[in-house]
Amino acid sequence: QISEAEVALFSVSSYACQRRTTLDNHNSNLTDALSLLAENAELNNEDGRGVAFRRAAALMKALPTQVISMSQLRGLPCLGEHSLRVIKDVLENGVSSEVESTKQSKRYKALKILTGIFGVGAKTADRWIREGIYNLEQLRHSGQTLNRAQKSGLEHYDDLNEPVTKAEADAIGEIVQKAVDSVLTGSQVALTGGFRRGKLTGHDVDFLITHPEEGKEVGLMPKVVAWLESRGFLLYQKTTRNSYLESKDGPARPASNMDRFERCFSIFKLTKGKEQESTQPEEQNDLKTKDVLRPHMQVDTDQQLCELSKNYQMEAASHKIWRAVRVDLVVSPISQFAFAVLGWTGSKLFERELRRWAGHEKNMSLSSHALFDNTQNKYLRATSEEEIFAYLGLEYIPPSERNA
Ligand code: DCP
Ligand code: MG
Repeated sequence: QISEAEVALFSVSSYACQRRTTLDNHNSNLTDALSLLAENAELNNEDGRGVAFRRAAALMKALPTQVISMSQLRGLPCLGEHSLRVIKDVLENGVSSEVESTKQSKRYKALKILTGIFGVGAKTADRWIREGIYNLEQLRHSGQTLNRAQKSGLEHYDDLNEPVTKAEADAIGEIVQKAVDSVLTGSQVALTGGFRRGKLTGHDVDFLITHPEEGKEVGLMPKVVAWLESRGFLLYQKTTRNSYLESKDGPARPASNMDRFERCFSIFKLTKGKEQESTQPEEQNDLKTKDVLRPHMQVDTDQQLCELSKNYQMEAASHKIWRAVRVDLVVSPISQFAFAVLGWTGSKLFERELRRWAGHEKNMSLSSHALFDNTQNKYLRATSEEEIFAYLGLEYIPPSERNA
């Protein structure tokens, strides 16, 4: 038994962007529970609850040691009544009953499966569930009309739900760099998202593309996409114009700049292993039956046949020389590059907290494009992330410590 006096107390800043959050998590039992409840809230379009649980989870992630007693949490910010109840449950019983019942619930399971399809969000999944669709099999037989993204998502479901490794991210990075070099010399590619924060896996790979000469990046995205497409690297792509002007999260900028910031949601066809070097991924992919069915094999019963067919499927899957990977490409003019890098490095909560800090504590508006000072009524230019943190009056937090 540990007495109250011996228990470590923590002092933690209330905004996640004031804290250093590495991938080292001493309280994963607690953060897993809170993150699951956050996810469940988000899947049910309860954004307020979602953020509350995310903030609580992020706070627990930032603690330097494992929490063993509720008394250690006294005075800590970001912990609401509900989160505290969940933490207490985990500390006392090893698990949270609310988390366990959520995991078991038919609705949560269905929401997870359906939103696991690229192109399907919480609203679509909810509509399908109300129509009695709980899994992929039921969806396939439902006669629902799927859009192009969803069709692609369903087709590559298993690949896209398999975490992307850093090695795969780097292999894709080389391809993107090659594409960018070929269409406009001097262009630069930066790996952003979770991999820039040092994560070893991710759900996708995020890249930011720019050119050191302002304006040269105009029209770059369609060229890069065409290069990748002509070489068979893309299973799916949709390029959207930047919606910056319409968005409420930042100051408006001149309409003439509007076409300068584009995003491409894509599904890459990544060749596995040695073949990665090849620029022609279209090559051979048929597995011959003879590779699996050897001549001495005898099939006597249905069960054996079934077994054999299962083995064949597994062999076929392991022989597949490519896999589908979600890749996001963003093009930014160099004048906005620092803001874009900061905005696309994440984590999502870290970004949200940066913007909240800027607005509530500094009377500034931060977006992935710019920082506007509402007091001075002017934009603050920056060429590095360090400068942006300085404008915001925050200590610089490197990417590896933004894992809130
Ligand atoms: N981002 C954003 N606005 C969006 C989408 C993303 O500002 N509409 C930012 C915050 C994210 C980063 O871009 O941290 C990358 O988005 P991801 O969803 O890919 O998040 P991560 O890369 O952090 O996670 P994962 O490792 O699962 O890919
Ligand atoms: Mg990512």
